[in-house]
Amino acid sequence: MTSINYSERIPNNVDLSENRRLQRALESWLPNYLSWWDELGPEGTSAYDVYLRTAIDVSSDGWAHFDYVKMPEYRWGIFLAEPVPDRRIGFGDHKGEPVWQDVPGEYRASLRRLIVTQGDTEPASVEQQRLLGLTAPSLYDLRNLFQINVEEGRHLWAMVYLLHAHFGRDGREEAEAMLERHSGDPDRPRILGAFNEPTPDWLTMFMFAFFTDRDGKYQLASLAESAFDPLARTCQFMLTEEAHHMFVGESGVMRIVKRTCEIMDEIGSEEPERVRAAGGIDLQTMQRWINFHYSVSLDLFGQELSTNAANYYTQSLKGRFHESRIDDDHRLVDSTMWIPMLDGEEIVEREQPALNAVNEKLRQDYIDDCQRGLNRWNKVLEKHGYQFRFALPHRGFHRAIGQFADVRVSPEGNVVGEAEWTRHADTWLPTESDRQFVRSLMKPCYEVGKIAGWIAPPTRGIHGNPFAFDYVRFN
Ligand code: BYC
Ligand code: FE
Ligand code: FE
Repeated sequence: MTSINYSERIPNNVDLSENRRLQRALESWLPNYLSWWDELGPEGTSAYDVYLRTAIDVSSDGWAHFDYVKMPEYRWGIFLAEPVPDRRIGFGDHKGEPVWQDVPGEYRASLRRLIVTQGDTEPASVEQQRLLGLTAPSLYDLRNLFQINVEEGRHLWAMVYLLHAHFGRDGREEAEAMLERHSGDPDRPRILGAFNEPTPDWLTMFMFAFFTDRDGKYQLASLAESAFDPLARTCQFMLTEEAHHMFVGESGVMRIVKRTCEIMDEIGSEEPERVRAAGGIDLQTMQRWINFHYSVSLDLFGQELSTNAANYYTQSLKGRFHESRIDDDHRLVDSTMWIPMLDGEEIVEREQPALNAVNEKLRQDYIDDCQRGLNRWNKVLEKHGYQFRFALPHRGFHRAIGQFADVRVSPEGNVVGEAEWTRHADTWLPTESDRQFVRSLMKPCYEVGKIAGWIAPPTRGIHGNPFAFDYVRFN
């Protein structure tokens, strides 16, 4: 059941060949997907041989195979985590009942919406990153970018499979629409805000992989709790791949911090201008990137108080992070949660029904996880003897969704007027000249074992290979 059949055109562990109609439907979606990849996937890369991992098994040991692959020939497939025997619903009104193998009619619209929203982000990120292959700081980084890109493509397959298999004609139409909306398209944008922001440079790429892929981790983990078992199992396996994306983000930023410290050591100065003149990215600029990517990623969790989220929870469609590890009734009928709320010019903690605050609970778990990553970056600064520390801005800072969307909040968490906001905006968020400076550093460095001057090499390579390894062959 769980071994993956690679002799089929679409590798899968869902017995696709047993369902000819579905198989044909997906096979007819495949060429559309490939032309989308060709048009909006990584620019000019179709002939490259890339050292990539491909999933060959869904068990936790040895699930991936590494070899050179041309990306258009990557075996995008459909892989669900192994079924849990007698799995029971863990939360909401249906808690304790057996999980569903089919979509209940009354929840069809909600489930479709969740799956479409999740699916839409995957190709969006590939579109956002399509030009980064022209300027990678090393072959190692180039390969990691492509690994993420093919896996985000596979995540789209994962959602498209669910749409085709369980949502009939509507599902097929939604699958088409996944390739028709495009990141940043003024007429047909991607659904969620962060996925319409450009990713023009590698500092942005690493911050995106740290902050925005991490939203993916939390959303997928909540969907992995779903009573709709095919969705739960799909998301469970996607999480395995997701771990690498966040590793790329966290270690990428860490390596920039390290390199900046080395440069500051060499020049004996922490002055941003001098760090830049020496070819490094100053810490203040990195902090502005953190402020931006953190705030747009916080928006991805939705409103603080959401009846959508309450309904998803009550209907057992979308749970909380690690639902079974939480010690409560998993129905949230009488529970409350303290959440930061806007009260005129003040931000105060208010007790709210926990059911309405499910989005905020997930956002809180995410914030804690982000903070752990920042602590690790700060360790590098500490080790090098610098006082500077990265900090997450207040959750109300620079928000476009939820109650803070209509006010200006400083990184410290004070509601400020428009004038004060304008006075500080250049030190709080990336400016056009910051972006230009970062872009000016983006020069490809594609000699084996070489690396650009603004980032340190990784401590180890991929799959036991050294950093000095031809991870990408251009042909
Ligand atoms: N932008 O009641 P609310 C990933 C809308 S990332 C635009 O709070 P809800 C990845 C909302 O749709 C993970 N609109 O909404 C990462 C609603 O619209 P309606 C992606 C937004 O439903 C990197 C209205 O505002 N997965 O995998 O509770 C690379 C009221 O809001 C936004 C998912 O998101 C926004 N940011 O929460 C590759 C999981 N936020 O009803 C991949 C599936 C809210 O008024 N999605 N709105 O028309 C969901 O669970 C929910 O849709 C959301 C929103 C958590 C996103
Ligand atoms: Fe993904
Ligand atoms: Fe990802």
